[in-house]
Amino acid sequence: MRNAWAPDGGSADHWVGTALEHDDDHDDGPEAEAPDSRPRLRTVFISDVHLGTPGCQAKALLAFLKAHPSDRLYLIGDIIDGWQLRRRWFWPQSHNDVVQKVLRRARKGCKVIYVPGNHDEFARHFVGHKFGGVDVVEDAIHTTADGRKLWVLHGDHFDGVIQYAKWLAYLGDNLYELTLRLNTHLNSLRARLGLPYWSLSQYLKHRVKSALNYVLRFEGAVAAEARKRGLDGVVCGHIHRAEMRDIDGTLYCNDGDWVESLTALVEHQDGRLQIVQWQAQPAKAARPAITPQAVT
Ligand SMILES: [Mn+2]
Repeated sequence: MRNAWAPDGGSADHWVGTALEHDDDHDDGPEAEAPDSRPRLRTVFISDVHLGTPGCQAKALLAFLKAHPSDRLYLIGDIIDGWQLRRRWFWPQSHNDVVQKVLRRARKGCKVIYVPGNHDEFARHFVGHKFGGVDVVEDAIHTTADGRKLWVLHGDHFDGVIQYAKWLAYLGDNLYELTLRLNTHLNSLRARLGLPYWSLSQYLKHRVKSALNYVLRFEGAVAAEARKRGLDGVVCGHIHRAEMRDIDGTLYCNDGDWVESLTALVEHQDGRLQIVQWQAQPAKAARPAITPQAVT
């Protein structure tokens, strides 16, 4: 899965490189207006940023936002993790920079719509208000350039078993292989203690399978509700699993997250929708391959 730009376009490669090198928040003024500048997207959808947690990939998100200017920006929930912040205050400069970047974008004329999620449910008290050019809404209906009506929501209202979401991060991982090895050690220990054989890998496989079933149920339920409302599709987040596919004639889009998979959903000027996976900076070591494989 590549980024939204054409890998063969020479000029596109140039600005991508620039964006990766400078992700500070001060030089996107005149550059953004330059004639050969980055292609402007119609809409960017992001969610599950989890600002306020060590897992938040704020720097990657800053680089992504910079490289993807847009007319509209939807923040679809779990942007700030109020649950974690209540337990332990964690707010580095890069997290501040993300907030500043979003507000700056709004000031420059980007329409910013914030749909709170369950981790930032405190913001649901402010639904109907506008802060620094950011509209806070319960949910929204987005009309694409080609006239499709999409229901935009976080998605937590659809799950009864939120803790399963934690397992999603491990889908597509080499976890299985690791557990097979762990299993050997575990069971030689159990044998020495006189305990019967117990398969850790089977236990985990069952858990992952349950998680996968949960994902499918979630996706199906959200799409069905969008259909019931007479809409063409839905854009949500919450389960940290980017996806874009047709479910019984309804378009289901999930923009993923900025904790592990570093994904967003973008709409091009012609209404074409695409999932973008941000690539780690070349200077850093490659990220471990724990990105959900279903990202297409
Ligand atoms: Mn959520």
